Amino acid sequence: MSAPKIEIDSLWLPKASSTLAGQVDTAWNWAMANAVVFFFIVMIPLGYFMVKYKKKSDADVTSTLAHSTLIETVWTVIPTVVVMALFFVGLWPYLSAAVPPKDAFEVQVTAQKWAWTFTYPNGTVSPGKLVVPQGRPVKLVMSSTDVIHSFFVPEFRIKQDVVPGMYTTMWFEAKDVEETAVLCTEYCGTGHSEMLATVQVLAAPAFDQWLEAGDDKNLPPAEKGKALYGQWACGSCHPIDGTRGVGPSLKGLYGRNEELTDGSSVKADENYLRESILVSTAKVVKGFAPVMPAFQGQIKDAQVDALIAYIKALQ
Ligand SMILES: [Cu+2]
Repeated sequence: MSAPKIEIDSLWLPKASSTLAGQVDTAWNWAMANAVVFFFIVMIPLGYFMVKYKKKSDADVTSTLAHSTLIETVWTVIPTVVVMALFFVGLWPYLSAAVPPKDAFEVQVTAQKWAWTFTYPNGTVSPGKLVVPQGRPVKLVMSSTDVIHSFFVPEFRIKQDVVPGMYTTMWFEAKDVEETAVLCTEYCGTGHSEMLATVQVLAAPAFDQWLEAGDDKNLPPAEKGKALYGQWACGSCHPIDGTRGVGPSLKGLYGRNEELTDGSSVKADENYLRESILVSTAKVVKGFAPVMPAFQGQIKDAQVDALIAYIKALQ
């Protein structure tokens, strides 16, 4: 897996690396400060009264409380002012997050069980890795091919549901050249916790270069396939060590005779592997459920070739 490392170096908020993050943190800090202050305002008198008014004998009787306009006004007005203040502290970052700048660079995000794919305006497809320019607003137009997922980049303080049959959008501007993680935060099945991607922030010239060439560093096909296997999180279902996963292991698969659910059998050659990647449920191996998502339309021919080359190398 080329899954990103998520370093937890603080029990407080993670690093704030988008332009929005500072505003979100300010709102969060205000809410937190209020919660802490009011915790003590309530708890200290509560403790004091518990001791002071402890029942000491059977003769102790609770006095009848009369209504007090002063106290009722105070405990209505103060919380109202505090809540209104918090509303406006939160409204500002909410509005900034909701409206993407007009000149934002657009990236299409496709979620599926259990991987993220990023498609760029020039046709570059980047599975499992969102590469973005530093200091330039990026707008994500997101959709899912199966169930509801949720796109979450903790360091950018952005999170948005990704829903089948409609588009949701979100934007951010990355401040630092760095790598950080994308997580899925909507439980979406067995591979949910493995549904990770990397965000790589590049300085503008390096980004333009990447956009032209993609990640294709003239690797041999099997190496490219190995990278794709990691980026698409194929390993969350298909182990490569011969053990059984949600799907069959890919070790020694090429050339093997596979028994299918309909009783027939098939030789795992290039055409079978290609069909199984594109229309995954066409020929399901006996003993496995037809749960693999179809990759037709999401994957380029060259990527299928690379994956097949990788599977062939797993002997
Ligand atoms: Cu998910």
